[in-house]
Order: sequence, then structure tokens, then C-alpha cells
Amino acid sequence: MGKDIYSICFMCTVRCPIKVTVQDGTVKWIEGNPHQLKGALCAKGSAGTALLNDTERLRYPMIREGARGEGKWKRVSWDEALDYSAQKLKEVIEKYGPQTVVFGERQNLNTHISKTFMRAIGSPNHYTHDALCKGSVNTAFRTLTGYTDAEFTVDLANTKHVILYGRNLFESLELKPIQALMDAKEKGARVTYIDIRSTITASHADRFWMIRPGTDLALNYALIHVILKENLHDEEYVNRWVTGLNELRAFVEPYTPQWAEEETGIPAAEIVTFARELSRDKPQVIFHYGYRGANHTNEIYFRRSIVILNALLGSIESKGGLIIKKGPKDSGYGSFGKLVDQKDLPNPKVERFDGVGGSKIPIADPAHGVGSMLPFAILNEDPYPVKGLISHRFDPMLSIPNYGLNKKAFDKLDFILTVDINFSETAWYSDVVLPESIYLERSDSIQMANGPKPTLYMRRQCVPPRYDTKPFWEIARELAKRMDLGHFFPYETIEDLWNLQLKDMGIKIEDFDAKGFVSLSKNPILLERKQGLKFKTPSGKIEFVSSLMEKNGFSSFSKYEPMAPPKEGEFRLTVGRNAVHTHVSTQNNPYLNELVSENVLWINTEEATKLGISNGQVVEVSSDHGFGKLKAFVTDFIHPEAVFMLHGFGRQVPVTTRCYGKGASDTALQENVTDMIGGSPGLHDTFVKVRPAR
Ligand SMILES: Nc1nc2c(c(=O)[nH]1)N[C@H]1C(S)=C(S)[C@@H](COP(=O)(O)OP(=O)(O)OC[C@H]3O[C@@H](n4cnc5c(=O)[nH]c(N)nc54)[C@H](O)[C@@H]3O)O[C@H]1N2
Ligand SMILES: Nc1nc2c(c(=O)[nH]1)N[C@H]1C(S)=C(S)[C@@H](COP(=O)(O)OP(=O)(O)OC[C@H]3O[C@@H](n4cnc5c(=O)[nH]c(N)nc54)[C@H](O)[C@@H]3O)O[C@H]1N2
Ligand code: SF4
Ligand SMILES: [Mo]
Repeated sequence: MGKDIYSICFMCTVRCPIKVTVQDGTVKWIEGNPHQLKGALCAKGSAGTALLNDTERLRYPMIREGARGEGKWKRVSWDEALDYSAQKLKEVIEKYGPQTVVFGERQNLNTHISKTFMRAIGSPNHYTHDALCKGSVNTAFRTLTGYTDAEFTVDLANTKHVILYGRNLFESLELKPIQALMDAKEKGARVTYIDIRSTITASHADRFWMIRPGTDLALNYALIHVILKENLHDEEYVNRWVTGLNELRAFVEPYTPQWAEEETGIPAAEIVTFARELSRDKPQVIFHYGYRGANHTNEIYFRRSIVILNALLGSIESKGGLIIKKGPKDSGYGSFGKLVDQKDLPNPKVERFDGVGGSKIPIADPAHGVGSMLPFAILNEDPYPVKGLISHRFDPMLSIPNYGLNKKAFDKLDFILTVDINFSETAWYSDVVLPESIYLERSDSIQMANGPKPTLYMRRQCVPPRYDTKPFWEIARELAKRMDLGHFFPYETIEDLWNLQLKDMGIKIEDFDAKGFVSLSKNPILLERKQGLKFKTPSGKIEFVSSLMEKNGFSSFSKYEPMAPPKEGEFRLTVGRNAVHTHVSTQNNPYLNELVSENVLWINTEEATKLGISNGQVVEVSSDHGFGKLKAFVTDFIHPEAVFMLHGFGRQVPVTTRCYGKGASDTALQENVTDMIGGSPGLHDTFVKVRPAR
């Protein structure tokens, strides 16, 4: 009989709680934690065992020997790799200053440790993936409510109607929300899904609109128009909690459903019916603010329109709507400890490399920065040179649009250090590669998951590391020690770190044994809607006319600019995920690669016919920035103006043999343009030409 260990999945960053069965030092079985997920796990989560045994993942520290990207490596000991990295970082700091070192990571449980490291060396330049994923969602929330999007959650279980704008929930998965939505659907909840193509989520929806690419903002302006014209909003809530209603009313006056029909292709009468239906369901309505979907350089106004619609229907802090997350203090506990809270830790006040908080991108979130600025900062040395780059659990080469430009920028760096579990494209182009033990082989910092019921989760090591790898919390400490900064890392073991996090909470490590998590509240905590809401804006209300935007010279409402259709023979390139892969992480996983080994190009049947392209035929896709070859998937289920491909394929690292050269890379084709108010990349602002391959 095996032993069961509760832990946290990390095949993607959703971090589902899991139960891992271990026998004879190996993992026999992984399932969703039965106390929370009824045992459910997705395909990627199940493929954790294949990752554990994968011989093509990073197995030992390496120092580059040949030219960057040539693939010549020297296997070294941990001491040698860390000594060398510390030496190189010290050289950069001495020569150019600490601000020229940039650290990028996908936000993770150890981010408090990386931030500590950067502050300790004296650099303000820590950035996360956040802006590349949903920066404009974050900024939209802050401009309206003072809270970030991450301080909100959606109460899908109790909703009556959820509206998803390209939020392809059933493929771009999060297990708990899917289970909650399925429960709600059984109680009669309705789903409206809006996408430029029909996805699995579309097949679960009660209403599906195939919208013209990039025109979701027009739809929302018309919806707001109808809601205000017919007084369908939650008057009591809006009167009490919203400022700027009259300005909004005047602004949306010209945006009629008839006007929107022209722009979006959605019939005016259907928009009116939809608005009336939503009003009947209010306030248990969720306009899902999403992540990707319509990604353009004016995205901030689209995301703001989504939050505004929620506010108009009174759904913010309503059962079945959006809920402000509650933390340990709200449930009567002391605060959760973070390494970065040390009193004597420096807090460098130098301008950031990406211009966040300065004149370039004044109101994006400085807690995350804007990663898409990285290649420009390096190439233009603006505001100063960037000379050292550390990437941890993040692949900027592929996750920042325009692969060619990224490579050119990386060529200018003095030192590139990457901590990963796989040979990512960034690792391949680095000077030193440090392999982290995978999630099944390591324990990590505790997760404080705020929410209606705040809960702590623990990732526990299940098996010993297969190869010569270490956990990041240890790597960071060892690097810091070699830079004479070890005193900011006062822990030896993971238990020391856990005790530091739990010390003010009255919770012990053993409390996690029974279920793998500790709930801080029995029931969901909701604020009282009549008087008890608290918004973190200057007015204390939801500001349709935003102090933050106006103060920085941005108008709160933006006149609709029609979306340019593609030129003859061109298509708008759209991208996304499927249920089997995680961004750029899993394409070489033995199991998942078997399920989906390459991406295909979705193209509308009529358009394909015009170009002489048949289903399954290999096509060439080109943009101003790059080129790719992949098979066509000819279908009626995509809008004729767009083509679509999965992110993460077309890989260029030869030692990842299962995915090398398969399919095409969206990153190679995409232009790097950013919403300079919100911070998100305009991932769907690139046009491509498609033709049969020669
Ligand atoms: N072109 C393009 N760019 C995009 C997107 C897109 O669709 N197209 N999507 C955007 C979105 S939504 C997001 S969230 C970001 C995601 O961007 P990334 O975070 O870069 O993508 P991931 O695939 O999540 O992971 C990146 C790296 O983390 C490594 N990794 C996985 N687990 C571990 C671990 O336990 N330890 C360490 N040290 N490393 C680990 C993986 O091997 C991989 O190399 O990309 C954004 N950028
Ligand atoms: N399996 C899996 N699940 C994941 C992840 C993963 O990598 N793999 N990553 C997680 C992360 S970090 C994120 S950010 C989320 C992403 O979750 P989603 O935001 O749901 O992301 P995508 O898969 O990028 O899907 C975007 C959808 O937008 C559609 N779209 C394109 N243009 C438009 C448009 O103009 N209007 C509308 N309405 N739709 C449009 C595309 O056709 C596509 O179906 O998924 C999370 N869950
Ligand atoms: S969605 Fe799947 S891969 Fe992501 S954490 Fe959950 S089980 Fe793991
Ligand atoms: Mo994301």
C-alpha cells in the first residue's frame, strides 16, 4: 500500500490541491484533493508522473561553453554554478549599477523570496508574468474600485448568468470554477459565450455569439446603452456605490444596438433581449473579466466596460456575482508572514526599467511591472542599460511577443541566468542554467489563498529529486550568501520558512496534515451591501469617472475606434490554449505530447477555399516579424477575418526532441505592442498572410 501525501499541483499555475500516492520512492497516482475537488484532475495534472520521469528535462546545473544558443554546455557542480553566477552578477552591479539587473518570473509561491533577493541587491526591477497575462484587467479594476483584479473572485456556484468574453473556461481550465459552474448550471444558471470561434466552452453555453474579432468593446457600449436607456440597472446599488453615472449615460448615448450590430455582427434585437434577461437575473450576474480574448492596445477600455457592467447590475460583492477576497485579518487571524516584509530590507527608489509608475506607463501595477517592455529597455538602453537578466519559472523568449526581437535584445546582455525545470527557449539562450526540482520533488512556501473563505495550502515534497536539482528557495538563499546578502535569508530548512510565514497566525505545520489545507473561515465572508462595502478609491465608491486615470491624463471613457478589417488575403492572428497544454511548459511532456503534438491553423472554410487550402494541408503563415509552417484546420467555426493557433509550439531547442520543430510559433509572428495604460500586450494586433506551403 502506498502513502498518501497532500500537496499542490504545478503542471500549471492554477495550483489545484492534490493527493499524491507514493510507493517505494516513486509516484504511483495523483488525483485532485478529495476534500475540495472530489478527486478530479485535468490531463496536465495527471501527466505530472511523466514529467517526474522525463529524461529531457533539466537534470543538473550547466554553464554555457559555445556561443549563446549554440547548445554547448558544461555540466558543473552546484557550487561552481552558484559561485560563477554570483561573480557575474557582482560584476554587472559594480560596472553598471544594481538597477541594470532585471528579474522576471511567473508569479509563484516563492515570489516573496525573489522580491527579497532583488531588493537586497538594490534593484527595483522585479517583474512578473501578470501584465502579459492580464495587466489591463488589473489596471481596469484599480481605476474603478481601487482593488486589483486579484483581490476579486467570482461566485460561479451561486450565479444565475455568467457572460464569458473569449474566456474559454472548459479548455483554458481552472478546475474549481468549472465544478462550481457545472453545479450552478444544474440549478438553472445560464452561460453566454462570446468568441470569434466555437470552442468547447461554446458547446456548454446557452447563448453563443461569434463576434467579429476585436469588437467586444462595441458590444459592451451598446449593452450599457440599453441598460441605461431602459433603466435596467440596480438603481439602489448604483445610487449608493457608484460615481460618474451621468457622465457614462451621456457617453454611451450614440452607441445604439443598431450601431453595434454593424461593428460586431451581433443582431441588435438580440443585444436588447440579452440586456433585459440580465436585468432579471441581477445581481447574481457575472460579466467575467477574463484574461485573454480581445487583446488590443486599447484593452483597458474593454476591461473597464466589463467591470462597469458588473457595477451597473449590482453584482460586485453580491452572492452569485463578484466577491472581494477576504484575508486572514477578516477571519480574525494574525497576518501571514512574508520574507519581503523584513524591516531592514532596502527598498530602492530608482525608476523601473519598464517605465511603470513613471511617465511611460504611469498607472500599470508596479507590483508586477510590464514585461513586454523588456526587449525595448535592453535595445534602447532606455531609461538605462539592462545588463543582467534572471528568469525563474518564466520563459520571456516565448512569452513576450516577437521572438526575433527578443533574441536580438538578449544578445546585448552581459549575463543571463535561468532557473527552470525544462530546457526553455530562454534557458537555451542563457549563460547559466540552474535546474529546479519539480513540484513533486520539493516543498515550497505556503500559499495564502484569500477568498470568501480564506485558506492556506501547503506544497509538500512527495519523492526525492530524481536528478541533481534543488528547490528555488534554496537556490535563492545560496546565491544571496555568495553575494554577501545571506542575512536577508534567515532560514535553513523549509520548516524554518513555514514557521516564519505562520508565526503570527496561531497555526502550526501539523495542522495541514489532515487535509493538506487549513480554512480560516467556515462560511463565506460577505460585506453588507447597503452600508458595509469599502472601495479603495479616493471617493470610497466605484468611480466610473476614475480619479486615477484623469489625474494621469487619461480620459475615463474612450470614443470607439472601428476595428480595421484585415487587408485582402490577410487575417488577424488570434491565439490561445487548449485543455492539454500549459502555455510553453508541456509541449515536450511525454504524455501530453502524445495527445497534442503540434498546433494547427484554424481558418474559415470559405477563406480557405479562396486560397486553395484544404483541411490538413500544410500552410505557410507569415507576418512582418516571422514565419511558420503548420497544418490547416479548415472549419466553419471561426470568423472569416481571423485565423487561430495554439500558443507554445514551433520550438527551436533541439534537445527537447518530442516538440522540436513541430507546428508554428505565435511568438515568432506577433508584433510586440502594449496597451500603455493597462499594461497588457496586444496579442491580437498582428495580421498574417497564409498560403499553401511550397
Ligand atoms: N506569444 C504569446 N505570449 C504569451 C501568451 C500567448 O498566448 N502568446 N500568453 C500570456 C499568458 S496568459 C501568460 S500567463 C504567460 C505565461 O508565460 P510563462 O510563465 O513564461 O509560461 P509557462 O508555460 O507557464 O512557464 C514558463 C516556464 O516555467 C517553467 N516551469 C514550470 N514549472 C516550473 C517549476 O516548478 N520551477 C521552475 N523554476 N520553472 C518551472 C516551464 O518549464 C517554462 O519554461 O505568457 C503570456 N505570453
Ligand atoms: N489548459 C490550460 N488551462 C489554462 C492555461 C493553460 O496554459 N492551459 N493557462 C491559464 C492562464 S495563465 C490563463 S491567462 C487562462 C487563459 O484563459 P482564456 O482567457 O480563456 O484564454 P485563451 O485560451 O487564450 O482563450 C482566448 C479565447 O479568446 C478568443 N478570442 C480571440 N479574439 C477574440 C475577440 O476579439 N473577442 C472574443 N470575445 N474572443 C476572442 C480565442 O478564440 C480564444 O478562444 O487559462 C488558464 N488555464
Ligand atoms: S488545472 Fe490541471 S494542471 Fe493546472 S493546477 Fe489544476 S490539475 Fe494541475
Ligand atoms: Mo495567463
